[in-house]
Amino acid sequence: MTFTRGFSGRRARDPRLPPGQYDVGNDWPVLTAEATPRLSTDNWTFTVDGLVKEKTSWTWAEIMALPRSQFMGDIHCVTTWSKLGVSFAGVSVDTLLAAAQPEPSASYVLASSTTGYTTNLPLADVTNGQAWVVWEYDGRPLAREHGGPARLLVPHLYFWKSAKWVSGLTLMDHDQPGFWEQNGYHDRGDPWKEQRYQGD
Ligand SMILES: Nc1nc2c(c(=O)[nH]1)N[C@H]1C(S)=C(S)[C@@H](COP(=O)(O)O)O[C@H]1N2
Ligand SMILES: [Mo]
Repeated sequence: MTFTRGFSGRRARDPRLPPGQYDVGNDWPVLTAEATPRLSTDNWTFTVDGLVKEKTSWTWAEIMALPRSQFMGDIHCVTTWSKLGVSFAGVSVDTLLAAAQPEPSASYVLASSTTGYTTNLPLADVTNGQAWVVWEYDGRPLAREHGGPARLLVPHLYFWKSAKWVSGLTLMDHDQPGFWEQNGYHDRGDPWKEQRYQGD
């Protein structure tokens, strides 16, 4: 038996894949801890409150009228799947925070969903073009099972931080663990550092 060094059948690992992750290709797994809600955009609101100068809420029409912002890149679930080269559109969290004006003491956020799901994030992880409220995937309305009408998108952290059916962000001066974080998952969840569980 012979084999050739250098040009083997083994493909190089895609450099976009963080350690311990695999590429799901065209699939998009649904991971939901609660029942999928059926939300109408007629009475939908999104609120930024907590340590802000101007508690601010947007209706669906109001948030859609904000400057549109797009993300193109990769998402990584802690269960080890990654989806590469996805595109989402919505509004940058920076735009929402500019209206609400965080107090200097604000250093964390708790994102909430209409379902009661929560997840915590350092404020520094949702500012400077790193986080969005999105309602479009690949140019189409975001499907209900993926968080439609709108979800949070924080693609540089594990995907559990991207709360589906997001209803608001509460700014706080301390880190308050959310749903998965209370159940042993990491408070920050950087996939490049494999911050999967508390203590990683
Ligand atoms: N409201 C809510 N948001 C959620 C979840 C959830 O169970 N409920 N699961 C999280 C997890 S663990 C992941 S991996 C992604 C899954 O999003 P998807 O179902 O669109 O793939 O949503 C995150 N946001
Ligand atoms: Mo996940």
